[in-house]
Amino acid sequence: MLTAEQFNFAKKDYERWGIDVHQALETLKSIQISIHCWQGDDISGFEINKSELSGGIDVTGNYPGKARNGEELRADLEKALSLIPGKHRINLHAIYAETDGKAVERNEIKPEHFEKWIDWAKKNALGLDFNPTLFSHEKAADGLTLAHPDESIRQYWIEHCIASRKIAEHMGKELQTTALTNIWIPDGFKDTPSDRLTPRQRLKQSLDQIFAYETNPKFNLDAVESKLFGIGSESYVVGSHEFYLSYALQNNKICLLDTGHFHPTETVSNKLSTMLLFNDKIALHVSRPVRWDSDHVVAFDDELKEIALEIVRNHAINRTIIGLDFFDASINRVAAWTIGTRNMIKALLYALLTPNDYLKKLQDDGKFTERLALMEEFKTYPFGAIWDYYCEQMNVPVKEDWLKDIHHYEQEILLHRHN
Ligand code: RNT
Ligand code: ZN
Repeated sequence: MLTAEQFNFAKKDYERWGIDVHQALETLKSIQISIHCWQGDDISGFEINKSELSGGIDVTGNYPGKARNGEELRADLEKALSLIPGKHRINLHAIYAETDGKAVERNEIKPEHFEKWIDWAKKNALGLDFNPTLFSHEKAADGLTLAHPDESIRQYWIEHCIASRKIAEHMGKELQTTALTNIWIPDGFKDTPSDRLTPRQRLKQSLDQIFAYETNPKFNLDAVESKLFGIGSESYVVGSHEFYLSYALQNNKICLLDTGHFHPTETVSNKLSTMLLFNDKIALHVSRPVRWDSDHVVAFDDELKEIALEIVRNHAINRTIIGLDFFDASINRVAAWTIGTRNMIKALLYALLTPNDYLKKLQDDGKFTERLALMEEFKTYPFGAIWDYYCEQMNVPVKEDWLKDIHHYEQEILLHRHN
């Protein structure tokens, strides 16, 4: 009742600027976020002969209750999804294959190893996305995979990527929604390279071989994810932004921008308008880098709002594939998903409730005083009341009420898991 009343007051404020609030909520409802499964178990995966997490990414913290298998991870995801408004997608990594206790080489993974995920996705009306896993493996131990000088190692990873794309295509077909396969590799050097070109040449050739196998674009699309540096690849990363941006453009692939993969003062929000002029689609890994690519839980901060504004004001909702990528093991993992995903959705709502066309016109008219004044004033418009109403309408907890569910789930389920 209170929520509805506050909503009606707030709605009037926005209507004065010609914003159709109900339409904004309808649009918001249609946006699917690809929620990464790996927040739930610190990127451990289910492989029989597990290797330590490698590839220059790191998860810190040891909060209790991490998921130990598919059943637990899916149960945790269901809990998070029950606290997040809207219908979304789940983003899997190859190491989340379920192989019935048998060790299966990564270049031999098949759709059948993801049957449980697919059945679960069907039951919960979720889409699935996919990532080959080119880290945490003995064949990636020296920090090189698709750019490795050893041809047999390159070949192994090429086969893994093709196998992954076939799985994603199968998922897309089964679920009748296009899957995105995103390739990210850790390849790089700790110290100054003596040759920057040859590894990139090898990566280019490896990608050509991977994509020589064609998948049906109705069921699978391919993205490539760039990076600037990682732990152990501080001086040189083979798959840099320029590399993948060029590769994607030349080969009709999707360039994926991870918000943690650039210089700390460089923003992804400022790249989107350029990318939109030259690329049909853009993919994102929304993350929160704190001084480095730390993969903190996404916060409702200025850069997140700016990213959402760029997507909305440039009419690019249907051209942007929004995925999340963070991993924090120092807090309740189900809460981490809930906080980060709700924030992404909130930011999109914030952008949808901004009179973007009017503000654009002010800029064209050279009215910069008014532009700044209004952009600042809109920051304190009663956005929260619209958000609360949306949550209520979508049958998920309003405001911080979801924390109660998390506490309950922690007491009843998570704290009973002993590794
Ligand atoms: C690493 C990349 C990559 C991974 C996931 C697990 O820096 O961001 O996307 O985080 O694939
Ligand atoms: Zn990423």
